[in-house]
Parts: sequence; C-alpha cells; structure tokens
Amino acid sequence: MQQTALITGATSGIGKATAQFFAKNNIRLIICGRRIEKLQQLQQELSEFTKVHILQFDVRYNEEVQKAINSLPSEFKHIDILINNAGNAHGLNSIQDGSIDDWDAMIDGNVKGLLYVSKAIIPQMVKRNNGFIVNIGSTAGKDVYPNGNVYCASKFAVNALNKGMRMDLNQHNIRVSAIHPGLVETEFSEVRFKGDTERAKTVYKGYKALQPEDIADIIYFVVTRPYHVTIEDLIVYPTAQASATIIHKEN
Ligand code: NDP
Ligand code: 8X3
Repeated sequence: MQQTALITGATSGIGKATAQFFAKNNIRLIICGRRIEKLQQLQQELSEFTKVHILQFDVRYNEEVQKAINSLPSEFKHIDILINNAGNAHGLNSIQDGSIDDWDAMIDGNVKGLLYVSKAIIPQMVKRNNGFIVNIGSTAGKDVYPNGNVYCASKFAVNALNKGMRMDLNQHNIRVSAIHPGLVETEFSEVRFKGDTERAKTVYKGYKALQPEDIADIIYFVVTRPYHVTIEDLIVYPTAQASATIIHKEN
C-alpha cells in the first residue's frame, strides 16, 4: 500500500530533497513550511510522481499547527511517516551577546515546534499501532561548540525527545529515529547569518560539505528498513569534518 509522509521544512534544503526523494519512490506527500510559493513550486514539480498536498504553517504556533493538520483532506489524513525537519539556527553569538529574539526563534521552532507537530500526529499512530517518526537533530545536539549555545541546546533537546519518544511509543509499535547531520550546504547558514550570503558561503568553502540529497538518501534508507528494524540514532559528517570545529579545508 502506498505510504503517506508529512515533511516539515520542505521548502528548502534537507526537507525539500527528502520530498523529492520520497516522491520518486512513490510516497504520497504532505509538504509543510511558511513560504507558500516554494511549496507550490515543489508541488508542481513532484505531482508527476505522486500526490502532493500543501500545508502552510509556522511550527512555532500550536494553534496554526493543529488547525493545519486538522484541515487535511481524507485521502491525506492517514500519516505513516512524520519527518520532523523544520528548524534553523539564528545567530552565532556568545551567550553574553546573544539576542533574546534569536533564542526564542530557536527554542520555539526547533523544540516546541517539533513537539506541536508530533502532538498533532502521534494519536493516530497510537490508534493504529503503526507509524514512523524521524527527528532531524544535529551534531550540534551531540557536542556544544563555541557560540553555538542556544542552537546546540535546542538540538540537545531534540536528541532527548527522540530517546523519550522511542521509549514512550515503544508499547505502540511506533518507530522513532534521529539523524544528526554535520555541515550540510543548504539555506541554513544564510538564515543563521540573517541573509549575509557572503558569510554563509564561507561556511562551505574549501571542502566538500554534505549535500541535502545525501541526507535525504539516508532518511529514505532509514524509513525503508523492514518494520522490525529501527536505526535509532545516526550521526553523519562530511568526510572533511571530524567535529564541530575540526574541518580539513584545502584553502
Ligand atoms: P534550510 O534553512 O534550508 O531549511 C529549513 C526549513 O525549515 C525550511 O524549509 C523552512 O521553511 C523550515 N522552517 C524553519 N523555521 C520554520 C518555522 N518556524 N515554521 C515552519 N517551518 C520552518 O536548512 P536545512 O535544510 O539545513 O535544515 C533542516 C533541518 O536540518 C533543521 O532542523 C536544521 O537544524 C537541521 N540541520 C541542518 C544542518 C546544516 O548544516 N544545514 C546540520 C544539522 C542539522 P520556511 O522558511 O519556508 O518556513
Ligand atoms: C547544523 C550544523 O555545526 O552548524 O546543525 O551546528 S552546525
């Protein structure tokens, strides 16, 4: 039977690449994000492969999240796979110089947003005794790096929530996995540096960073294992990266 996946943060980067990968492998899609024109473009692109439904909402606002999920038409209501991917870093400042707005955006988006979306979808999975949740963490959720403070804290929370979900949902036969990428070349740094594209580019200069398709390929691998197999936790680095701060650059 054809499966349905809901992907948050599908307008760019890892989420978009995952939507493309899933569509080409005949998974029906609910693609989510705030930028409606990006969602519409992606829907148009992928509709030749699978059915695609758009949900535009901001994960930071629980009411918006619940309303969006409740609005799903009947053929998209049954969600087999939830990819909790939406998230970003905002700023790269010391704790003493950090901005409260940036902190709110990261805690509200990366942690509370993931919870709100999960809360809206878990009940149907519990009812069916079936489902798969993939949480996109980060190597920043495994090790703290200088000036990473609140972003790292938000991803440590994702790491903890992944473990907690797996324990609590175990009795309901629901699979839960986390994937923790190192540096992936997406819009991530552009967002972190507030549109400073030159600074963002330097993050990926002098080595081959992971590409969003690399992570999408791994997500697809994780969700297509036999049902009795769960890859709980997966750390993925570019070969040139040995830790948050050790990156072998050619120039
Ligand atoms: P991008 O900036 O390319 O994509 C982020 C996605 O999240 C966009 O689709 C954006 O959609 C969505 N998003 C962000 N905030 C919100 C919000 N408040 N409400 C709804 N959607 C939101 O970055 P990546 O693809 O790199 O990031 C995807 C995930 O991977 C994030 O959780 C990030 O922390 C994680 N990650 C990234 C790494 C990297 O090096 N790039 C490494 C490790 C983890 P829109 O703006 O349209 O709402
Ligand atoms: C994104 C990777 O190292 O910029 O989560 O935090 S890093």
